Amino acid sequence: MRSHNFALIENGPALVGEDAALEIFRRVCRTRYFEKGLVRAVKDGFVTAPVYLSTGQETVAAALSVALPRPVIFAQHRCHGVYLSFGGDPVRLRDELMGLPTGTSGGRAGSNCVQCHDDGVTMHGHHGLIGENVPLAVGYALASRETTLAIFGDGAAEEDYVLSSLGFAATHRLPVLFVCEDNNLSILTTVETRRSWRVSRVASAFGIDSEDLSDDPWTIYLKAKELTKRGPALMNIYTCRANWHVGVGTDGPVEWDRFLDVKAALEHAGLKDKAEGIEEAERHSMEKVWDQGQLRRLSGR
Ligand SMILES: Cc1ncc(C[n+]2csc(CCOP(=O)(O)OP(=O)(O)O)c2C)c(N)n1
Ligand SMILES: [Mg+2]
Repeated sequence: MRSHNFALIENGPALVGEDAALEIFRRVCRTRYFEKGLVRAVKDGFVTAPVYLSTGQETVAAALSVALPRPVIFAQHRCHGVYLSFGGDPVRLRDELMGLPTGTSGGRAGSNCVQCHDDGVTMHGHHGLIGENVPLAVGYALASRETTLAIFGDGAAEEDYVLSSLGFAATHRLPVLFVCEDNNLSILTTVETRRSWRVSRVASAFGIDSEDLSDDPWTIYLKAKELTKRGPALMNIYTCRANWHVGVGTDGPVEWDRFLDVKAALEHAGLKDKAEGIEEAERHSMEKVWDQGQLRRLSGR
């Protein structure tokens, strides 16, 4: 099911262009270091509500956000990376996770339902039924004809309303980019255990341009630009979730870590110093967001 070439494409930074490559890396770093700070904040008891981490899956939203200028976004529960990559304010996300009134939903929705209708980002919050964001995205595209991004998981791809939404978008040639973040897990159950079919092939059968891809950001960037030129499209992207389904625990070493691969690719392209500067700036900026003294003040401890 996941037989795929997981190597990054040769000369990726040159193909996407140096500026885009470094910007993708900056957004990967932003999510990686935001989540790192969040792990600590959970362990220290500053965040007590459930959290769904994007760690390990950062390249998907980072590459999409650089490729697509301002789509209307309908994301699922694992959405911190989507919000941050598309330009969401990390402080407002932190406040949401801490249950503060200054959060993205006034501190009442939490990690799995991040929404934003300002800061240059239009992102609708997830409601709780996996994949329900997909028919909402399709309906939005039908009414507006604006470029719409529907991001969902490999588990959500099995919901009947997701599959019928693909069919509807195909029939009406709606400008939706469907992105399945395929981490091979619905909570703890692998794709192979759950189904015998690929969502990319179902979408193709409906007449939607579809691709199975690795989480190589250079490929995601190039494919997203190409696919969104022609009506509905679907990208099923193989990713590797680093943390538990919910919460900050881990089950040991990950199968792969694209963050490290991207750094190596930038180094290979002669961009080591620039990449290191970007990583350092993002690490510092996210450490400020999760500064312990500030968390104590905010939580009144
Ligand atoms: C309709 C529905 N069925 C079951 C659940 C329980 N549930 C919450 S998250 C989840 C797994 C989702 O897997 P996937 O869509 O692959 O997203 P991931 O967590 O892997 O990012 C399930 C089954 C739900 N929220 N909604
Ligand atoms: Mg999954």
